[in-house]
Amino acid sequence: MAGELLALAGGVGGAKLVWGLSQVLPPEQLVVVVNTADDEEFHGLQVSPDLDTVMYTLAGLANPETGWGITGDTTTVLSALERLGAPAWFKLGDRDLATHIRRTELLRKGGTLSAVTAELCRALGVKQRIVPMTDNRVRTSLLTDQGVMAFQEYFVKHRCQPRVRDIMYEGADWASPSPAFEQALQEARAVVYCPSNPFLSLDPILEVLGVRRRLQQFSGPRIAVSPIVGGEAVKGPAAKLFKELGQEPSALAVARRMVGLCSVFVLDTVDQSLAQEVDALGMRAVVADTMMNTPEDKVRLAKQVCGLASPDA
Ligand code: FO1
Repeated sequence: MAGELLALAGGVGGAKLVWGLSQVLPPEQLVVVVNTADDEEFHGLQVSPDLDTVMYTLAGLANPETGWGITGDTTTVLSALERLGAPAWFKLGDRDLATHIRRTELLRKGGTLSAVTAELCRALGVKQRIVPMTDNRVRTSLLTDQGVMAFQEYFVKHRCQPRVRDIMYEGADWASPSPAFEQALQEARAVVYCPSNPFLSLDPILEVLGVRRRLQQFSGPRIAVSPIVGGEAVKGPAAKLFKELGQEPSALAVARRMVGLCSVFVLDTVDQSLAQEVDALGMRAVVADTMMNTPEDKVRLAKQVCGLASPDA
């Protein structure tokens, strides 16, 4: 299969399929565009959690229990910072901190987030292109019953417990796609929406100036994998957010959000009964086992997705 596949991903859920794709495709055929609206500054350092989750996953460094952070990492520095009065609710490991120190230094020297991410990936031996959605600053914030919160404050400090009334993607209106994203939007042969949180991971990417329209007009196959299985999120607060924003969580609800953006919608076998309604939305419903618990699961789903992305599918 020639040409690039453009995968859009958030953090842990998306990284699983990205890893599967990395096992199936030659590295030069995979471009992963990652949400950066979760980025935050901690202890004066620039932290890009989703970029790092995808990068560590492809580098074989990811902590298999959490999906984020580095396996076997220690928290000596964080404990010392806490003793000095710094907030320590965001668990930054010692080795992970090295990534943020290096990123911050390279950004301060004038590098773009794209260039700095490429450098970090090169240093960690990641051959696939992992690129930020934009080199501009975009930040998710949430209007909750406890006031407006920055993304990580809501997600980690408050464990997604506050009731969400609205979600804002500050800066998205005037952010432009990163150069590699721009190029992939023009040249990729297919687009894959990884099973990432529709509100917190994929929407920020879609809200970057012009991206939604470009994906609506994209002429190749566009495959989405549902992050909602049997009415529950595989991971994270997606189902809770659907409810709080006034919708019943289901694969069908996810598919409705993808009308005009995807041509094939992959839903789990437990949601088979929804396939007809998904078809009726004007996309092809494909039923598959989407649970990615083992490396074999990830490769199997990635092969299916690549099959759907081929011109003769
Ligand atoms: N998630 C947590 O639930 N608790 C943490 O303390 C935490 C720390 C953390 C440090 C570095 C990093 O790259 C990710 C980290 N995450 C943590 C995950 C992160 O908040 C989320 O995965 C994403 O932002 C949502 O996709």
